[in-house]
Amino acid sequence: IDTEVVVLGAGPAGLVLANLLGAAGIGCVVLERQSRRWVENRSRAGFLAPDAVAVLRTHGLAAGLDSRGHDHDVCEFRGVDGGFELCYGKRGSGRPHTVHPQQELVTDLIAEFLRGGGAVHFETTAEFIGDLDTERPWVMARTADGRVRRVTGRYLAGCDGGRGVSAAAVPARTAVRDHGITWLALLVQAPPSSPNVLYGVHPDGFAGQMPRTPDITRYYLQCDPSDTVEDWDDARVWAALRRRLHADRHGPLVEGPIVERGLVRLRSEIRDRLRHGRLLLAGDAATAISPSAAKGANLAILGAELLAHALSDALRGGDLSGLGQYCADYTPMIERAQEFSHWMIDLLHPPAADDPHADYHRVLRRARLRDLVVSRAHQDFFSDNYVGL
Ligand code: RFL
Repeated sequence: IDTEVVVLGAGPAGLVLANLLGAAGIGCVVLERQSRRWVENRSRAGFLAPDAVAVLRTHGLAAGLDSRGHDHDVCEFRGVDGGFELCYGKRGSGRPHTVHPQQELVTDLIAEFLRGGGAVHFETTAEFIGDLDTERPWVMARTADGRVRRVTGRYLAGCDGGRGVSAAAVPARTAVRDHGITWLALLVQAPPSSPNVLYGVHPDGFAGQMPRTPDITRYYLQCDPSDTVEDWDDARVWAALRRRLHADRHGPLVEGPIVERGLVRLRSEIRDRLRHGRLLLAGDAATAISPSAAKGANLAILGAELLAHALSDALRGGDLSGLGQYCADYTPMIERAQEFSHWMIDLLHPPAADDPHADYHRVLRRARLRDLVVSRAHQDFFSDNYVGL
């Protein structure tokens, strides 16, 4: 296969990019390791920031989101000293999230790309990439039946997540932070217990609830990093959720079958280079970010738009400066999102058991929560960062 841009990965980053390139008349193919069914059923994110929604609307990719998504603008903190609601849609720049499950967005984006004549090669794993410093970089990809195909482009877009081949091919100094925190991420077949996002701030550990659809709700439970999902049977999950979300005070949780459970290690990686020759990274391939502030999919969408502009300029206008500008524009966005995600981690989690300054950190967390109750400036800061990039 020979094309202009080879996009590795059919997640939000790769699919937004492919759609934008397709609309600009630039030839591209998408290589995706998994089956179409797998990517269309992989539930991860749900909260889309207004800037990401604007990207999708501007480029005619928001039909599903506009018909099935809904606005969300209140989060509720529940601690041992009481709880409070923060209507972030009425603070700061006054903008809501749009709730639209990532797998539905991915489904919409695949349909749109195929409708425009685009090609997605599912069950095709990029194994090696090369000649990045030449005008014809290539990908060696293996199909499900074991055949190896060489796919050549003028540029490669690395949208294959943090563990794909692209990130590994860009030599970079990477600032890594393992936060030492693991979440049990659960999908429950039941309506949300509250229309608000719930953040349970509890000495036992964090618990959260994020509405997804009228009959599917996401819950998170901080667990011991050495735990396995088998350590958490339904009874233990619901007892911990009730306790940490203070159901005795705020009312019962709407329980239902737990249809998915997985472990998420909170880990962050910030690299000082997003490009090597004709390979450019976007989304999780560009930065691993903890899900504590729901930034990953949003960064993926915004990065894809920036990259689409840069590649269009390079391929159509012959202007290569946009490629450097892409990295210069995307990096501060990544850094801001990382800073706020880390701020949220500190806000939501109790100090680690071996933290020699645990008492001190508990006081700081209490002060930070109190600021969110009493200070308009802190509410504005929170709201702008929560929905912004
Ligand atoms: P993706 O979605 O991981 O897509 C990468 C794709 O590349 C494929 N791939 C390969 N294909 C070919 N060859 C190879 N060698 C390949 N290696 C990998 C993979 O199969 C996959 O299909 O990356 P992308 O596009 O950068 O998108 C990033 C987002 O998926 C991610 O940041 C978010 O899901 C993070 N996240 C959230 N982000 C938000 O903005 N809002 C949220 O509410 C939110 N909630 C979450 C989240 C992530 C979570 N987990 C599981 C980490 C909730 C959770 C639980």
